[in-house]
Amino acid sequence: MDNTTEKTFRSAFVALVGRPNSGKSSILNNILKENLSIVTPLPQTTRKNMRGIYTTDSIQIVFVDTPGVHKGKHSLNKAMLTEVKEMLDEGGIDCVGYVVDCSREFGIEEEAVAELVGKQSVGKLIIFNKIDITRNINEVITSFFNKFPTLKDSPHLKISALDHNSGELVLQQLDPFIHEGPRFYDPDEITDASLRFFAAEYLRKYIILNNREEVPHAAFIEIESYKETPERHEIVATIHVETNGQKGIVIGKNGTGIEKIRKGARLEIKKLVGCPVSLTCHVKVSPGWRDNDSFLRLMGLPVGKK
Ligand SMILES: Nc1nc2c(ncn2[C@@H]2O[C@H](COP(=O)(O)OP(=O)(O)OP(=O)(O)O)[C@@H](O)[C@H]2O)c(=O)[nH]1
Ligand SMILES: [Mg+2]
Repeated sequence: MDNTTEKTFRSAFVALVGRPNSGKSSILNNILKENLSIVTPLPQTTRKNMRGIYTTDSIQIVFVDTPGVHKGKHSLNKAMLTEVKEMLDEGGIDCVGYVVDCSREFGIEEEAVAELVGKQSVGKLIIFNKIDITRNINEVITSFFNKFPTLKDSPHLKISALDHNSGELVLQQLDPFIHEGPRFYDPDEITDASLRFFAAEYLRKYIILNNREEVPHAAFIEIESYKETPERHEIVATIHVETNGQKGIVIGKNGTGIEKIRKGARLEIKKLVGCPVSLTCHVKVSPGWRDNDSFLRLMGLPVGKK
């Protein structure tokens, strides 16, 4: 890179924050044009902050996809909320992209997000999402700003994250928040998360897609081993669930359930790593893991903090 380019290079850290299911991960994937972060119809799909990196010749934006802001009874839910709050408190963020699901009522959950975002001293971009399934979107936006007047002065846009152009629209609106700065990551890096992380996430995605609500929330994936050679990646994973009943559901009749999950995840991991993958899955009952700090630590979540 010559000096002229270096001088004018611009970068920013942008956190995508919002209620569970508002479309944060969908927006990130749309910007990166990759199915990086797992997206499912289940609220609380994202459990941990994950960086997604967008780079061109002249700019780099490091996005942080975050767990949906919600209150839940388990230590897991509390740790997920702390994960979001700590990231904002640490102060490295230049802009919060507040993702609002316009298709649902703005209840107490939205109030909590608006309060959290409102008190940030950094730039904010309000991303009104799901306009494809929202009636009277302009009225919805007006009612949002009436309810949360402190956010009135922030720029906003309305999108449907299902629309392929929506990533481009978000990028355009973020431009004023990107200032002269270094390139933090190599241009070909799209994340700093590990392959182990993605192996676990893709397994969880297929558990969510193939099972009903109780099971996905009670599932945790531990990668027992990840052996990487240039020809092949060999992964052994344990799926922890909380009850024997859930174990039976995940395994399914004659193992058909677990095989579906294994196959779906294996294909996605293979796509990501670009070489053959073998994936072995065990299912184990670990009662109460959602309130067990050792499990939360294993997930890399903050524990023992308010
Ligand atoms: N109709 C419609 N569905 C959307 C839109 N954006 C996201 N979705 C769907 O909403 C669901 C949740 O999307 P995600 O991107 O996983 O939402 P999230 O905010 O990351 O959710 P959590 O990780 O649970 O906090 C998925 O089924 C998406 O396909 C949209 O603009 N329109
Ligand atoms: Mg998500």
